[in-house]
Amino acid sequence: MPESTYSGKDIQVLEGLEAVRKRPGMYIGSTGPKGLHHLVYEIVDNSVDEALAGCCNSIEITIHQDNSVTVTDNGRGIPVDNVPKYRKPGVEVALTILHAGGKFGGSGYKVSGGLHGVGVSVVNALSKRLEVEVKRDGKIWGMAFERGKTVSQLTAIGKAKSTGTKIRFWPDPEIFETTEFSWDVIASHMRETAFLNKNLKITLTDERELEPRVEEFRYAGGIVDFVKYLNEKRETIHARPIYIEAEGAEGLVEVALGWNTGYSETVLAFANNINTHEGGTHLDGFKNALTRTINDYARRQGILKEKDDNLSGEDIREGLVAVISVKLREPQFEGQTKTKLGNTEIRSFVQSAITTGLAEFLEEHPKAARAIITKSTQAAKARMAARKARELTRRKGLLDSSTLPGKLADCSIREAALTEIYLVEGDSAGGSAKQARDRSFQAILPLRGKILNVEKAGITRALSSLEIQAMITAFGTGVSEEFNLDNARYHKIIIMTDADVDGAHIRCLLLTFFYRFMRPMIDAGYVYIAQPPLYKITYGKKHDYAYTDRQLQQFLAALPETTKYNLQRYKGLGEMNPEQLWETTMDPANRTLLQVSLDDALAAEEAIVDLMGDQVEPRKKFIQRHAKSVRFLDV
Ligand code: 0RA
Repeated sequence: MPESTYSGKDIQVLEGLEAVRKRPGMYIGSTGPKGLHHLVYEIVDNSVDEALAGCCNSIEITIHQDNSVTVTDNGRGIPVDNVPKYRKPGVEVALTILHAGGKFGGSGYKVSGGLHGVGVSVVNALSKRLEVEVKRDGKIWGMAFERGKTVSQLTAIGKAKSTGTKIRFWPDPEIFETTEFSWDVIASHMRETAFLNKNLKITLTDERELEPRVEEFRYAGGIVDFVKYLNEKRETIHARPIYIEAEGAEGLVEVALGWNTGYSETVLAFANNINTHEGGTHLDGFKNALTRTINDYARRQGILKEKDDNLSGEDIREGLVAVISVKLREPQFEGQTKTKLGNTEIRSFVQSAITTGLAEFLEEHPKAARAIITKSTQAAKARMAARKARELTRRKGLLDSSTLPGKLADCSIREAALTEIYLVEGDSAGGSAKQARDRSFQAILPLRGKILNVEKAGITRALSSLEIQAMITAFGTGVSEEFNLDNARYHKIIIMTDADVDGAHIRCLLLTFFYRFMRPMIDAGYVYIAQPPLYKITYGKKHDYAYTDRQLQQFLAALPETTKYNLQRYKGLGEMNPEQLWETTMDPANRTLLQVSLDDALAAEEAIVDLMGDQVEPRKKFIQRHAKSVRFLDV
């Protein structure tokens, strides 16, 4: 467009996307790996909306060699005719105007909320280049942008028989800390999306590999397949997942559930395909219905006697894997991370759908019903025993933070928001850390050897482990049902282990413990992993540290050829003196911490079960697959 025809509106538009480039975090959460991957989800969400509208059944995602990504769908195509208000084609409006969201009015269920639904224009703003091709009205239309600005106007570039949208974008290295996409992160998100949208075919291709890697996700069973998948590596107690579905004025609810012989509870709740980590009304309705219906049935069958107490919700949910998916026209997302569903009308809607569906299932499958109730009564007994164990330990003062563990070197500041605790592997590294720390705000808790694998042991055994008792008392939060985040004595829990296999194992054991017994701590973002360096490079009077092999290569390559250097490889924290440990790993001014997040429920669940579960084969496979990048989950 010639400059002379720029109107006031155009300038406003540019300012809109400029705001995104100035404060990307406000729109995509961060400019780290998480924010980068968010760009892909944002585009895909728009394609999924087409699927939800019944107009699309295939989405293809390709990661190219130059770390650009193409998302192609066979939806209706973004409209190409002019939008009167802006006097520009719909495609251009969708890609250059903030919150146009690509949707100009319309109805139906849409993926939106949380960080999602910010609109494809945000992706455009944060890409150094973006190309779009629309097949619509018998033609192929093309257009291109650079850093959010139109660089080539919409033109017809060919003929088309079908419809659809293809968007390729190059994330802007001026914005992102890294532009390297992760296969695992995208694949696991796409698998989840495919489970939630029955029969939608999502194909992921990675062209960065020598042989392009291709995986197709398509599940005819939808969330029933999701539950089967989550239970795949576990022993189930009834043959097929239970499936319940209902649609009304309130919206649409679908639930699939099944029990396994394990002790943990995996209930995933989604609203309009968004993982509602913080729960909400749909989850409440589900839990209420489940508890009441099972108790009613058990009483009617005489399995629970008059005098017996009701089975508690937690007992009933032991070993439960469930996926709840609701779709509503106007979802309200609340909570700290905007992942809590607030719509009140959906609570009773879900509750009555589950009550009816589950009662029917129990009547029709008496054997399965009995197995489920037996499992719950056993859980109730175990819980009583655990409570006794806890009371006993508490009476001895072992879980009470008024008697802090002897090994803890506490900090002097009492303001939890300002303090941090390092969980350090081994007494000798613990000693160095104690000398290295700033004792005003850094506490040190040395842990001896391997801590108990809580995925295999129940809570009773976990509570009798001294290392676990020490952590619980030091944190001050209590554990499992008694857990209270408000009582946390530190707002940073930092896991500091050696950069070797044993260290990785201990880290996994600790994360498993947090995941199963102190999940709100992870949700609140209190759990971190320290990053000790792998190498020290000394040259002349200077020295530097490298935290990865790649960094070391880059570093050495950058040294002038004639420079002599000395390379030290750290095998453990113990090889560093306190000054080095402070400088590289503990000093807030220099260190990097990885924050542990469970953004991707599926990846987290999978990693935990693979690494910590009963079966050996998945563990071997996981470790082989992740041998070079054991960074765990989505940290
Ligand atoms: C606006 C309106 C319509 C569809 C879209 C945007 C749309 C956006 C994206 C982004 C990626 N793929 C997409 N596919 C469609 C509705 C079009 C109609 O009513 O025909």
